[in-house]
Amino acid sequence: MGLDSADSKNGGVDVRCADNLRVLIAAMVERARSGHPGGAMGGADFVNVLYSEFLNWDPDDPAWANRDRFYLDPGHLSAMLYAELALCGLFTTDELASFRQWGSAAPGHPEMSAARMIDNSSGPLGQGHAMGLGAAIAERFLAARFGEWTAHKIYAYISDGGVQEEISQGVGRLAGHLGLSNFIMFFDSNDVQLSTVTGEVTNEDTGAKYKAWGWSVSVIDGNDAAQIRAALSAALNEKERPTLIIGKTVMGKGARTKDGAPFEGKVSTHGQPLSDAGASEEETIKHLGGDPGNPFAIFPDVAERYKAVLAGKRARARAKKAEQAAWEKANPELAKKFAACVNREVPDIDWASIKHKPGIPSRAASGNVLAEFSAKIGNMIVSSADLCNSDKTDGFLKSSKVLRKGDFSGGFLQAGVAELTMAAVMNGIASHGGAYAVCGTFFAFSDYMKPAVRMAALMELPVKYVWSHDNFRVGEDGPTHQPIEHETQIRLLERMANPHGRRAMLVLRPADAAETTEAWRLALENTTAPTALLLSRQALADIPAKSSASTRIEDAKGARYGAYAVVDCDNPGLILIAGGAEVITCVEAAAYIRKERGIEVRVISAISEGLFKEQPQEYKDNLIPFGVPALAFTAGLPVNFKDMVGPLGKVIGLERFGASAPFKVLEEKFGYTSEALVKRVYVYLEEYGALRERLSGLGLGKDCLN
Ligand SMILES: Cc1ncc(C[n+]2csc(CCOP(=O)(O)OP(=O)(O)O)c2C)c(N)n1
Repeated sequence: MGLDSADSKNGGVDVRCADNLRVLIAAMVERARSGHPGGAMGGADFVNVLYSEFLNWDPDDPAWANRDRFYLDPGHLSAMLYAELALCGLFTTDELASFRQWGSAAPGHPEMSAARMIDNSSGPLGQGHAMGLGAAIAERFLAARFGEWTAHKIYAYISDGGVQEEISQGVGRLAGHLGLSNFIMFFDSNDVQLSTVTGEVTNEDTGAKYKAWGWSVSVIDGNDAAQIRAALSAALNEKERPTLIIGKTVMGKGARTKDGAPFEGKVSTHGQPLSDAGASEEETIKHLGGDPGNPFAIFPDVAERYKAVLAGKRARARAKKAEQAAWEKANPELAKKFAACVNREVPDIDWASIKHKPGIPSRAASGNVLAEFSAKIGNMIVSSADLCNSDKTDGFLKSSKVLRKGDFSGGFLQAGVAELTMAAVMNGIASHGGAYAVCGTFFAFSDYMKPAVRMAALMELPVKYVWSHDNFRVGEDGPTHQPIEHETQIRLLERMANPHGRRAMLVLRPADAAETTEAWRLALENTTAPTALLLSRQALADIPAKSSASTRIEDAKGARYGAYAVVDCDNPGLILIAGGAEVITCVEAAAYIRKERGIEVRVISAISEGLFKEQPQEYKDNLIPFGVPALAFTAGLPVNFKDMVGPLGKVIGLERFGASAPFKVLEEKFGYTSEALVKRVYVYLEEYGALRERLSGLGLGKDCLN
């Protein structure tokens, strides 16, 4: 097969490489009987030029920290990425042939893998390029600390879907505002989307929009290697602005019908095998210079070309690594710090030295911890969606400053009112590596972040969320700002296993300042999953020390078991379980119940149900012995703690939206005073007694319950 069969304006090896990619893409989707060939075939020219001529990486060390990154936004174009990575030697053609099958290295949408040089998991449109922005921020952050020898480029690939997603507004604004010239994005503008042509949903001038945000914008034929090359070269020379290359591409480029007629630009090729879309796989492959009998072959001239490409990559990586070695020799102290950043080493913090005034809100305690971090942790980026003085992430500004265009020596990212963008950017920072990623807002607005939180959990990224205003006691702002069902929602991720079989998320709701310090300690130690801190707006009385032999600071270390006793006794007649602000109410109620009824009460602070579940059975049984009445008290939905109280236990929670009033009034109205709790405990004890009797009537008495 010669070059003439390919319908590109430019002949030569570029077309052969892109056509080979198109053949592989068509074959993968056809073999799997599932996938998205059209967009992928149109983007082949770009990824070929990018990977072969621009992207710097080390074929012998795909996880190299200083490699350029590629953030794919439309994960449905996975076949394009895998095919290109096969040319680069990171996938075998057998692996391509197992596209979308159980256990395949080539799943339906890309899943982050350092070994395969897949920089992000993608699928939910919009998040991929936002992660790219995060990586671009991380890159500049590290260069500001360790020098320009660390510099590399962050490439992102976006499609119509990503541009239409609202998150693109946040990314466009922030990247332009921060002047991130290291961020280069290709817009695969093929005018076709999943169910319609783009003309059905938009007539915006996308280029003008990005220009208004301060981007450098060019429009090219996205199937023309020479134009792609020129646009990427210009992007490398850009020093002030991020770059958007709008590549006008052809959906299903090269597709042919049974009769050999062009079948391009068709919506039908977006998400099904070409043969189902109305084209012919065989004629398409023939037209593109492939062998329909052996469609997973890499063309000999393409293999030859990539052999040379890889040799070039190796040589450049060697030179860059030699530069790094020389720098390390000349800067041994900094070199240690750089290694610690890249290897995600947990910093040494003198936790005991973090002091809190008595009875402060847990958000304020978190602010104190962040102030300490700003002095002690050099590689942390903290962000807030315009609430830093309220969620108290501004504690980090004590010894740090805001990231600004041209000055990334600080560590605070003012994200603006853009929670989803912020959360996805954090994923990008964490996936890039080298810096801790922390971000805050009100817990009620975590709803705007959930899609990115889920991706953090899936990608096992240790992003930390500071979610303040964690319950109805927000007060006067009313039900829009009062999280109720949110804790249950976010704790669902504590119940899931991530791809390595570990808990997918850690959610911590500390009861007072001492526990907030412990929560931050646990958050830093959690390097394989995201962590959420649910923090109070209102002041929290400090939980008293458990006994005269202990201190509250020492007691609070029990937080690492997920749940532990803050009021204890040898043989409890009642167990009260709570988290956050409700713990002190239980402590007060316990004292009253003991005095009034002579019942010995154990009060448990349960900072994380997920963490508690992982403790040895013996610890769990000792803390909450079976056969003892157990009542849990939560400001969230009463499904919280359901597993902890056991079959005869009860959970008291809220099952309504909040209301606008001073929080003390709300506590009265909703039954969240210690007096009200005592009454509800007595009702429960009666219910419990009646239940026990009914069970013993069935012959399921003491033996069964103890
Ligand atoms: C957040 C989100 N919403 C919806 C989808 C489903 N979806 C996948 S691709 C797509 C349209 C994509 O069109 P475009 O980005 O132009 O890709 P192309 O048709 O060029 O392949 C949609 C709606 C998704 N993956 N993510």
